[in-house]
Amino acid sequence: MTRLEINQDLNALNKQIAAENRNKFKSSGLYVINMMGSPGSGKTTLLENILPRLGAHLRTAVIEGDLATQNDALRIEKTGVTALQINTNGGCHLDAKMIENQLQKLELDSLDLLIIENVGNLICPATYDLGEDMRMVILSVTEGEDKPVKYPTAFLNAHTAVITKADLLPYVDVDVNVMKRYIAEINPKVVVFETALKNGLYEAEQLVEYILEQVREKQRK
Ligand SMILES: Nc1nc2c(ncn2[C@@H]2O[C@H](COP(=O)(O)OP(=O)(O)OP(=O)(O)O)[C@@H](O)[C@H]2O)c(=O)[nH]1
Ligand SMILES: [Mg+2]
Repeated sequence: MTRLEINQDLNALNKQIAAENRNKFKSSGLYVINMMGSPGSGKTTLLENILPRLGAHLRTAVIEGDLATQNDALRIEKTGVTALQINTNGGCHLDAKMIENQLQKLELDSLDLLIIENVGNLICPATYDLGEDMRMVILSVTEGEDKPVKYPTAFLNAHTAVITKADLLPYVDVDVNVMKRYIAEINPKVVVFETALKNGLYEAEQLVEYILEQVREKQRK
């Protein structure tokens, strides 16, 4: 068997398990977000800030994906939200089977929202369906305004994008409007939010409202 055939088989298997995950989520009325972005783009910091706000309305759990350490799960648990840590031991993305393995540890029927923080990487996670409802890309201003066009795959498949660290804009040579225009060129349907969690929240409140609307819409169906 050639390498291409093996990859195709693995991709087909991932899609099948992702579809099974999606069915489980649907029957439990559970909304799932797959959050992805480069290492250090601010994924866990964003979660630390929005989870207490979401927690006022929704029962939420988090799955953290990292090559190593429990660091991010420990950070999330400090907010009072259950967090399960997956260590990929070198793997640059989560796959549907890794998520399936965690689901038995959660009472899906007692949850409204599951947020999966994928392994820090702007490339690998973009092509692996986990069974999620929303694909959210996190991009910090310090990465440079051209990243959406240089790494388009994540944005092509995304529903939302969060531009983080806007408080650092005065210190970097980045035009956030150009960054937003690039995202729109790749995928005009992406809903974009701008946050700056170190120095005022910017659009974090709107992001929370948007997530709440999406969860309620799924629960109505
Ligand atoms: N100034 C500023 N710093 C931020 C902001 N958001 C995150 N940071 C900092 O950026 C660094 C990385 O943040 P994390 O939240 O750990 O990033 P991450 O995307 O979860 O990283 P990985 O899980 O390792 O991929 C930390 O030192 C944060 O304090 C922000 O809005 N403004
Ligand atoms: Mg993190």
